[in-house]
Amino acid sequence: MYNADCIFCKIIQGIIPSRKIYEDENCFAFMDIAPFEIGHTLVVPKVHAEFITDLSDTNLATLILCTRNIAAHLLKKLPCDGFNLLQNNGKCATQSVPHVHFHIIPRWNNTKLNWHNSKLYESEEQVNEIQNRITLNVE
Ligand code: DGP
Repeated sequence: MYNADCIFCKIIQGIIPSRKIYEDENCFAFMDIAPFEIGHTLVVPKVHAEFITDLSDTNLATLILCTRNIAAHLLKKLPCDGFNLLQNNGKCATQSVPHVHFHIIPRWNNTKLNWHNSKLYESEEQVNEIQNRITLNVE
C-alpha cells in the first residue's frame, strides 16, 4: 500500500511537498518538477505499485478515469489544444520513479515539444498562477 522508500508515496503522504492539483480516495495529481510543458501533470494511484501491470483492475480503472478527468480539466482551464499521455514502465523505458504514474503533457497547435526544457516557467508567480488555474476540487 505505502512504500517508505518511494518519493511519490511520500508526496501522497505530504512528507515531501508538491504542487497538488487533485486528490481523492484513490488518486493524487501534482505538477511535475521537471515539466516538458507548462501544466505538465503527474497522476498517481495512492496504492504503491511499480508497473502499470502491477495494478488491480479496479485501481487501474480509477487511475485512468482520474487521468481522463484531469486531462479534460487541463484542456478547458489552461487551456490547451491537446495533450500527450506518457506512461513509462522500467528503467529501460526511462521510468525514473518506480511508482506508477501517467504524465499529462499539455500541447498547443504549432508548438514543438522540447523534451529537455528545464526552464519552462518564467517565475514562481507564474507557477502559482498555473497551479491555481488547473487545481480541481482538492479535498
Ligand atoms: P518518469 O521518467 O516517467 O519516471 O517520470 C518521473 C517524473 O517525476 C519526472 O518527470 C520528474 C518527476 N519528479 C521526480 N521527482 C519529483 C518530485 O519530488 N516532485 C515532483 N513534483 N515531480 C517529481
